[in-house]
Amino acid sequence: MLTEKLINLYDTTIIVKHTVYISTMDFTRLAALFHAYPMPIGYIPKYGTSGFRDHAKLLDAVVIRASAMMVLRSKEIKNHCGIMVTASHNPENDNGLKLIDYTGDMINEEFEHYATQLASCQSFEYVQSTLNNIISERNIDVGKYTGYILIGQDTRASGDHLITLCKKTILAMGGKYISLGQVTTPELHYSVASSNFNMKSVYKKLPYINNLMYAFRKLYHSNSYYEINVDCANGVGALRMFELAQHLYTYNIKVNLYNTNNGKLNDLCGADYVEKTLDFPANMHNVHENAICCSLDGDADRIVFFSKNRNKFTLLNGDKIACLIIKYLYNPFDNIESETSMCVVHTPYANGAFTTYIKDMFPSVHIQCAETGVKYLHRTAKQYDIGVYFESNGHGSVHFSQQALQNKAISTISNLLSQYTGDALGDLLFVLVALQQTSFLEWMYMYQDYPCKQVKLYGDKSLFATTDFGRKLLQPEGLQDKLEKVIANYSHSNCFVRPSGTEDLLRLYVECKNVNHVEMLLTDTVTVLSSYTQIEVK
Ligand code: NG1
Ligand code: ZN
Repeated sequence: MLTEKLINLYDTTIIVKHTVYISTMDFTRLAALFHAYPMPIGYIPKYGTSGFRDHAKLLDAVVIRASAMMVLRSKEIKNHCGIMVTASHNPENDNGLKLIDYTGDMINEEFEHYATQLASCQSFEYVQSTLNNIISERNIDVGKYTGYILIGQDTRASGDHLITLCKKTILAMGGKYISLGQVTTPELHYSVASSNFNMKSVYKKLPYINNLMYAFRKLYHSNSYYEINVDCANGVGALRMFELAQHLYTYNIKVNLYNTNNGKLNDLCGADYVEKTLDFPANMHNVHENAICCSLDGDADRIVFFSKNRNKFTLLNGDKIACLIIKYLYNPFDNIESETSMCVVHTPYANGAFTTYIKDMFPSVHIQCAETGVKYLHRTAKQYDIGVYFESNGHGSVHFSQQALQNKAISTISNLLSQYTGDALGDLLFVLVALQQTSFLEWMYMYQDYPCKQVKLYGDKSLFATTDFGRKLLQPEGLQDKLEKVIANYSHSNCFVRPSGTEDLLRLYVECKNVNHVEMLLTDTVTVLSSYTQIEVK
């Protein structure tokens, strides 16, 4: 791995030698790329919940435009930015782009807007004028700073080609790239943030895994023998898990790795598969009763835990991870600063039993809902001193304010829990830390989810618009009222439908205290929806 990084850095020094410094923006080289890789006819991509994402074959033109924009952002802010080529939990044939700002956070809404605007330009003249508008609107002195982009990719075969286009575009814009090769998404976020603290080296302090282990060493004091079983989704997480497993062995923790690129990416395995199907991933059906198991997703920014309890599959999802973390953080820090605000941020998909548990057990913790998509939760979490945020699907972390970070213990914990986005490996290590206080069985039984079900509906999603974080429909007009009448027939139930931000479908969520009501409410809801548009349930 180290050799690979050195080669990549060497690669960079060659580029440094050949970079042409320009004082005004010359788009000639960009024009050549634009014409060589046209946008597919009729394709109008949008920077969505988690960046650009689609079938890999559609993405060439998107990569060129987004990379050009990121060079401008780096030139503006005079710091490194990042581009991650990944489609996360989606199938192998998809790919995508996650764009990372100089802070290590995802790009802000203004740049999301520019990204979508650039992707919708039909002609090169339009691309050029949009880039020039960004330059003038933001007063960017394009000749003053070169523009450095850290680039990384997951294990998808299509990644190499898209990364090549990234590199060519960055050079065409007069920027430089630093290639990190195959990395997890949170590792790239961390590397971007770290690199900006000390411009002389790529890393501010420790490389990603060493940084995690440094924090873990300070927080983990148990001598008990543990065995954990990790499903790596046949993704990039496997590469880092091999390293992590070696470290954990010295702590008496044996890590058994499954689905480590010996099968198809995210196929019958991975966090999304496990959470949605409530079934064991491939090769893990025979785990022992009450064994600690977890699944990463394709770019290792999500994790869910599971086990076999009374011979049945049992999920410990993002809600449960949030509870375990809150339990660990609640008492010690309540006493330190009485004004320290703590919040748990969730999406509409959080189970009702989870919010009830938080209210009952941790009354001073604020509870906030956010739009689906980890970037929205992250933004809300930043409004508090301690912002615990998790999507039910296992995407999340804890954000700490500058004030909270004054506390030494919190500062150590912040090295484990990504301050930029969800991180499966950091979350896994923190769960091990928290399990020193709460046993695995106690965690499993913390509360019981209310019966629920989520299904995909294939129909015309463009007809649907929502409010209240996706919990209520604004469009089609009148549909929400009709749904509420149906929902009222089932006591203590919750049901909503929202258009997916990442796929061409609608998601229907149904939750009832009475298990028999779930299918009934689901059927009734689909009947109402079908009177507005043709719906196919999957
Ligand atoms: P959409 O497709 O908007 O529901 C899905 C997940 C999100 C998030 C994004 C990005 C569900 C219900 N939705 O969003 O939580 O992870 O993908 O990957 O799981
Ligand atoms: Zn992911």
